[in-house]
Amino acid sequence: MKVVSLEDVLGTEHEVDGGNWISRRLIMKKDNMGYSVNDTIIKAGTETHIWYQNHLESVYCIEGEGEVVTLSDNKVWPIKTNQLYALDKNDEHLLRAKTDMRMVCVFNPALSGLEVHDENGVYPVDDSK
Ligand code: 9YT
Repeated sequence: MKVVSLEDVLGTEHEVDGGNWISRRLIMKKDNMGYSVNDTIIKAGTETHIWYQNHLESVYCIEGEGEVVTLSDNKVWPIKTNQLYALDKNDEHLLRAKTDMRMVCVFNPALSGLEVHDENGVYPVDDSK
């Protein structure tokens, strides 16, 4: 059993600044849960290109408003507080934040906790034990 507070992560290497977003990594690979959990703020007015080719992600919006555009079909998915989107096909997408958006992000497989996107919006596979 463990309890993690957001305050435990703030100001550490597990509070990761991705430019358009700040991700606070609460549960990581080292915790051996098989997934990771982040509390992420997406900054108002930003558009981020993301393509998690190596991960599935569920994103639960607990505050704010924006939209996701899936690039395979150019479909626009409005997202507001209390809505979750699941990238169940490793969907390449744009994330646009109208206001600051606070998101609870669950990744499978787990992130090591230090990742930032590469130039294609991808996180690498973490092969380390
Ligand atoms: C919602 C989203 O994918 N934002 C980018 C950051 C990522 N979720 C993370 O590392 O928390």
